[in-house]
Amino acid sequence: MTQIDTVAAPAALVLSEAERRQTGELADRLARTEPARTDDPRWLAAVRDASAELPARLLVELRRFRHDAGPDAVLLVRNLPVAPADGGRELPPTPTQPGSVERVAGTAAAVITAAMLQLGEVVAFRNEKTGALVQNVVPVPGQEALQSNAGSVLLEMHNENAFHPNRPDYVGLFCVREDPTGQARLSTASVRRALPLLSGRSRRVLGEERYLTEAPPSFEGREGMVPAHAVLRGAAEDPDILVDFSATHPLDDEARGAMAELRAALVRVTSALALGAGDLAVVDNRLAVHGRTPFTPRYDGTDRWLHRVYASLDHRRSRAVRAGAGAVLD
Ligand SMILES: O=C(O)CCC(=O)C(=O)O
Ligand SMILES: [Fe+2]
Repeated sequence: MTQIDTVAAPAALVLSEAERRQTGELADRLARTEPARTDDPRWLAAVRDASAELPARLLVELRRFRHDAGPDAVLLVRNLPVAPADGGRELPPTPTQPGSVERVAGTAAAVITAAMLQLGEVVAFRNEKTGALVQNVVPVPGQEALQSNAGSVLLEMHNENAFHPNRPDYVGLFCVREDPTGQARLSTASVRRALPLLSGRSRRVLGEERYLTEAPPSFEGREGMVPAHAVLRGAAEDPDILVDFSATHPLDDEARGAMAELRAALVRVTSALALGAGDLAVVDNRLAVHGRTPFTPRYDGTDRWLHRVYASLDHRRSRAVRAGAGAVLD
């Protein structure tokens, strides 16, 4: 997907200065709430309660998005705070180590966790980034060519953890430091926009169980694939999408052709967003795929830095694989 044709960017909610301040006060309070560790259930409970105090306009947008993610299946919220309001603690340099996660609850971690907790239950996977609820999306030296968020070559469009039966319903990506080169863009494309571009025959083939999907490289110790699955699922007129263009394998030539047609259609409806600090993009992982354009990391502490948090709509459904009713899925 080297050619990105941008369609109009998804609608964005831009917080006013007063709303930004309100969110910042909430986040700073949470950053001081013991034990202030993102993976501690007590902290998560405090954020869950506090999330009801987010600005009313944001709560309305999140609630609407949960009801129906719209034609783009992406919610963009801008002008959120990423650092304490008093300026007391500067943002540290962008991490460069592999598997980087955010264990200490800072302002930005509190903001994205609170927003995602208004969409669903925050979850992580034990085999991915050590099960951390707030993960860092940063370029890692030596991993440039990987099809993971540590890479910097083009990251192919994918549903998040497409292979996994408990894949998240929402992926939140919160920019805490923008790419200084301006090259990196979060690409998103919804099946709602792509569907009308597909032939009837490809729609039918994509709706059949003629595809296999592997685990992504970020998953450790995860062998095998899910059983053969359809790429377009559910209502024929408004299907969900399940595909990872670097991990989904068609089982026959016709299935391959239909997948190529789908990819071309998705490219035509792709939005490429250059996230700035304070921009939160929430992707509905049933209706949209996402990826990232290539960029050139510097590894000097100034690189692009996102926090990533997953949310799931039905916590009960995964209870059997959440030991102790925690947030981490086995
Ligand atoms: O870097 C990005 O914009 C997206 C990376 C990605 O796909 C992810 O972190 O899930
Ligand atoms: Fe992703």
